Amino acid sequence: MKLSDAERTAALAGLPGWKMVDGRDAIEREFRFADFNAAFGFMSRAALQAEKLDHHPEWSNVYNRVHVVLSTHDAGGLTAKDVALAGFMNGLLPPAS
Ligand code: HBI
Repeated sequence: MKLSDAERTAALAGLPGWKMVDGRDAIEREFRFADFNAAFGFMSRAALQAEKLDHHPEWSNVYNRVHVVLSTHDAGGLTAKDVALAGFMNGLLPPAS
């Protein structure tokens, strides 16, 4: 279930903006939006996908910023589900970011 080191490296290469969490088999990204409305809209869309995947983020929101940590609790580390959800989140952003 958990990604191998090679799979983890390959996954991160395809996830701009994401990095490993220090000391944890998890990935994180800080998203910054124009305002709260945009940030919450992002969270709403990501939440629906999380439900669809039955895979949920650890995240916090302060005004226009959303900090997301992804890991698979059942596996005790990073799995393909985390990569899928991270990729989906990146896909919600305008092309420039
Ligand atoms: N979300 N991030 C994450 N990790 C899990 O292991 C997980 C989840 N959402 C639902 C879920 N597991 C269910 O399959 C039950 O294990 C709670």
